[in-house]
Amino acid sequence: MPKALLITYPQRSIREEAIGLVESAGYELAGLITQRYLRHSKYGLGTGKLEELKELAKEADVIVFDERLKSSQIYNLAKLTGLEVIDREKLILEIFNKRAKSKVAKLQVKLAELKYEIPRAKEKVRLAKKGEQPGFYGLGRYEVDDYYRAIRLQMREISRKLKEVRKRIALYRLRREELNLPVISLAGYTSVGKTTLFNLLTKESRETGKGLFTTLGTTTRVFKVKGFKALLSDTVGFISRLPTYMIDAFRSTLEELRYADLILLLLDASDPPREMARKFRVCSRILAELEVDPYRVVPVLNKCDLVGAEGLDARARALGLDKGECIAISAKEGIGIDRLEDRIYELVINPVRRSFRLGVDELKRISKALDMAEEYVKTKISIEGEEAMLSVIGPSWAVERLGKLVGKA
Ligand SMILES: Nc1nc2c(ncn2[C@@H]2O[C@H](COP(=O)(O)OP(=O)(O)OP(=O)(O)O)[C@@H](O)[C@H]2O)c(=O)[nH]1
Ligand SMILES: [Mg+2]
Repeated sequence: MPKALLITYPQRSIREEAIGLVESAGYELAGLITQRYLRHSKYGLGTGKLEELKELAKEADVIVFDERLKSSQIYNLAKLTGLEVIDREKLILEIFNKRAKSKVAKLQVKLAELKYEIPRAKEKVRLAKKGEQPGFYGLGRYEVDDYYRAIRLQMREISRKLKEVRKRIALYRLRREELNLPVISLAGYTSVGKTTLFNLLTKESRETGKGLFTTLGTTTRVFKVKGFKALLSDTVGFISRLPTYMIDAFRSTLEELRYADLILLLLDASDPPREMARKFRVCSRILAELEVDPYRVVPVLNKCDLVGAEGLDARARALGLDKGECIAISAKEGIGIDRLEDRIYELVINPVRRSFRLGVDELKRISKALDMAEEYVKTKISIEGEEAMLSVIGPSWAVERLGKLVGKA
């Protein structure tokens, strides 16, 4: 495993997240430098830390810088240490690249990479022409404008392909809407346990993991909420300081969220209350960027097996929620799932009960349609002589439709 020297901020949560990213990208942490301000113009890092940097760099293969860097800063750091320099965005891209499996995910990652590259392209070629620097190998043979143009061309090509995919996804969504099944989406910070919950509810076995960004695509499956069918959708996790162009690149994947009837926003109960509230704000901001209606978003505290009852109260307070309002679950241990299903049922399925009196011959006439309706509603039939009583419970739209069929709506 290549060794990384990490430069990040001193706050524990930021530092730990950065270490998580470094490890998820496949590096071993070889050293750590922290500083409160990382936007100094020449090296990002302040000059007071440069000696320490040079010393620690001897033990490392790459430098990971937990901020956005300009090409000139990358160049300066590389020149000083002789190592390749990776900034926060590039690091996230490396993880995405490793994890992307589906064709769409690969295209999205490629587009994000090009979007990362484009504002840096001209400067990079210029610097490469000055002399070979780690990270800029091979660029020296390009003319400045050629390289820029080549990237633009590739971007256009990939955008075109993604547009086609989006069209296909939209068609698929339309078909699902015809089915009229409500869509429930899982959202939240990366590694909060979305896929673990998805697997539990749908009995699937998608990959879960300790690392960040295990999931890079969207999967939707039918599942049952207290006997009623609905669709559950699992998708890419969020992270703080995620630039808009990366959200944009994943738009066709994340767009699902906009069409969801309900979004379960998972939070990690094992985070300290303030940290959890911060992540809640990060997620809410990203959801707002995706134009998701806030009233469709319901916070859910996952990993409640890792904290006591008092701890859960403190976390509910940190979110400004009443104890009763807060849904706490453990997707791993299967705790609190009944209550979660109750809430989904209440909020989305919204069942109504109706009874219809009809003749037995009529009942025969609609028997096939009734069989089909069983997908959405629960029915009970009691027959007395020539008369039948059909009792239905289900989502209002489905019951209404059945009422029309029976001719009693
Ligand atoms: N203790 C505990 N661990 C959990 C719980 N739910 C998930 N985990 C663990 O948290 C880690 C991340 O879980 P995932 O389901 O992969 O998380 P995710 O939100 O899908 O993450 P990404 O796809 O990377 O965004 C795994 O190691 C899970 O085993 C829980 O309720 N309790
Ligand atoms: Mg996942």
